This record gives sequence, structure tokens and C-alpha cells, in this order.
Amino acid sequence: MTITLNEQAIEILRKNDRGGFTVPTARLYPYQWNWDSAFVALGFATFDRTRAWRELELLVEGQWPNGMIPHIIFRRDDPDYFPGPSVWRTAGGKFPSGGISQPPVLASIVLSLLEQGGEGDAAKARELYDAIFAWHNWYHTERTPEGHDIVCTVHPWETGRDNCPDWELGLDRMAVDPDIDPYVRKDTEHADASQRPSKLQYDKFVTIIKAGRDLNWDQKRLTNEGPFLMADPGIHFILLRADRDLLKIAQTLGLDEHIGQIQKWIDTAVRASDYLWNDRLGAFCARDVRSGEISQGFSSASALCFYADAGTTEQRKRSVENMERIASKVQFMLPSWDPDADGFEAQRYWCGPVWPQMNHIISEGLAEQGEQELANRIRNDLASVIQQSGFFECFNPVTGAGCIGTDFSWTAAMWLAWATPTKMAS
Ligand code: 9WN
Repeated sequence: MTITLNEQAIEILRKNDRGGFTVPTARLYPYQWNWDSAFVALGFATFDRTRAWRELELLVEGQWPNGMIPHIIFRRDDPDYFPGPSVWRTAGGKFPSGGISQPPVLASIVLSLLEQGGEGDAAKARELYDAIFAWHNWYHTERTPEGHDIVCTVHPWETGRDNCPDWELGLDRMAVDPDIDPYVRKDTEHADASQRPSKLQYDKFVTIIKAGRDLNWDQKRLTNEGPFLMADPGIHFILLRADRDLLKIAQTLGLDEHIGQIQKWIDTAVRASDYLWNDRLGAFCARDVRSGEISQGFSSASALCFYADAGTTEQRKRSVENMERIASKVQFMLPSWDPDADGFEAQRYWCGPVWPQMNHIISEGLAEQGEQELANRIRNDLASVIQQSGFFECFNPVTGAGCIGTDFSWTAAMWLAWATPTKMAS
């Protein structure tokens, strides 16, 4: 009997379930990751709403007292992943964890579940609300450098777009710390090294971890004094959207206390978007905060201005023109990095491949802002690569070949919640 892609996707989520939380894929990523879990909840919600909420509850269990929800929660040590808890050596939360965060999509996922659901969902959203508010507050205070209005990032891993050429501006400015401990990478044992970040990038990733440890994970200090400080259109637009969605959650649940504060965050972020505007390229781009230098390629994060409802009519028009230019260069939209810019590599992780969860939020934003044709193309292209290649972590935008992790949780979730033709029909 042939099993359908919908059935396969459900099976993948069940197989990657580790008892209430889901690993992104077995072996390569054996822990709970922050934004993966949020997206995965949308997939579970299509067949098991209780399990969907459980995923989010367990994510929030990793929150630090300062509000940060870390990028990885290490509930146990697993020799399959580097860098594990013994490298991060954090003591911020209930469990050992990464010492940085990840794009804050949680509020937007909670709002989706709330809007689809009923009575029980409102109670669940209420339970998570304070934690999400505290997390956003952490981004707006501890990850916003002194003298700036824009939220930033201290580590490429925090952006979720690890080795995107965007980060070279910041990585070039920092040296590898000669005192980092010798280490053995595990990712290249489980995945093709030519599709993963380079050795030099890893040395710098580990150097930033050492800097965090040396600062006892004082997050304000890591932001202001750490070796890497860039503003990311991904985090900026995702947080702006998440603030808007948090406001809607507060209004739906009748929680007035923080409304004024959330509105202030939104107003500030809308204005701060211009900091990321690259007028030469006609796109919102990553920017190194210390040098002021701006990245020169259209990344998948550049396309998130629609999702955040940010940018002027002219800025959006030019962003669409960039996407149309890119659409004429690749078969499958939207590549994570600009095919016309330095550093494009169709199969190397965030240097080119199409990412399922990015396509979802980019397309959602485009559809909301009236760019239906582009939104459809981005959705249909994801459906096509999954039909052609299966549930990979990401896909070559030129050939549609699957890259890196197999049986990937967020790919299965994005299929079930959004890209499957049966969803489109419903
Ligand atoms: C580091 C789990 C994560 C994703 C990221 C993706 C990759 C980790 C790694 O895997 O990053 O956080 O070790 O490469 O870049 O977006 O959340 O799927």
C-alpha cells in the first residue's frame, strides 16, 4: 500500500517525538530547538491539538529568569551533537541550554492556534502569555544595544540562518580566540560537509560561545561587548510580527496590562526598519552595528518585511522587484541567499537552499499584503520540492534536490499545516 505524503508527514512528527517535544531530525539535531518547536506545533495541530500545545509548553520550560527562551534545550547530554551542554555551560534556566536565543515566532504560532481553536485553546494561550511577553521584553532590552533602537543578534546561530553570507560582515571583524578548546564537529559525521558551514565559521561560532561563558552569560554585556553584533532583518521582522500578534492575543484574552508597552515596541520597530534598508539594492539587509556596513544580497529574511507589515510602498515595490529578479534565476523559490550575490551556493545550507519554514512565513506575509501571485509561487514551489524529493531539511533552489537532514520535523509540519494540496483544498 502506498502511503500518502500526509501520512508520511504525520509519521515523521510521531517518530521525532521525544515525549512531548520534537527533535528536528534524529542524530544530527538530537535536542529541542526553539523555532523548530514552534513551527512543529502547527503540524501537530492538524491532528492532535493537545500535543501541539505540549510542544510549546515544553519549549517555555527552558526559559531563563531574564526572559530569554534559549535556542536549544538540553534535557540530557547527547554525544551526537556539538556543541552540547558541556561547551555552553549555561546555568540560566531549569535545564542546561544554549546561551543565545532564536527567531521569536512563538507568539505568532500561539495566535494561529488560538484563532483556529476554541475554549481550551484560549486557556492554553493564557498560560503561555506571560512567558512570551517576558521573552519579547528580553529581546527589546537585553538584545538591543545601548544607543540603538534596533534589536540585534550576537551569534549567527541566534538568527537561525547560521552561515548565510549576511554574517560575513560581522565574522570578518572578529578573530578566532586562540584559547578555544579543541573540538570535534559532529554535524559533518551526519551530513555532507560540503553542505554545512566551514571550519573557520565554526571556529568563530565557538569563539562567541567562549565569550559568552567568559561573561557568565550576562546577556546585556554579551550584546554590548561581545565579539559579534549585527542587526538581522529576520529577527527584526519576526519580532515585529510577533509583537503585533502578542498584542492581538492580549486583546483577545482581555489582558490589558501590557498593551501600552507592546504598542511602544511596535512603533519603535516600525521606525527602526529603515536602519536595515539598503537603497542601492532595494532591500532590507543585515547590518553590522559597529561598522555600519550593510550586506549586499537579498536573503530570505529580506522578504519578511511583508510578514511584519513594515516598509513604505516604495520599499515593498523594490523588494518585490528583487524577488522577481531571483524568480527568473532559480526553479524553486525562495532561495535563502541571492543567486546574483557573492557567496551563493545552491546546496550549502543558508547560502542558497530553500527553507520550508521561511517559505511559509514569507508567503503568508505576501498574501496578506496583496502579493498573491508571488505568495502562491512560494507555496507551490515548496509543495513541489517536497513531492519531488521528500521531507528534507532544505532544498536546492535550482534542482529541487533535498539537502542535509532527512525526515525533518518542520518540513513535515509545514506540509501538513500549509503546503499540502489537501490543505489548499480545505
Ligand atoms: C544550530 C535545528 C536548527 C535550526 C537552524 C539551523 C540549524 C543548528 C546547527 O539547525 O542550526 O542552531 O547546528 O546547524 O540553521 O535554523 O533551528 O533544525
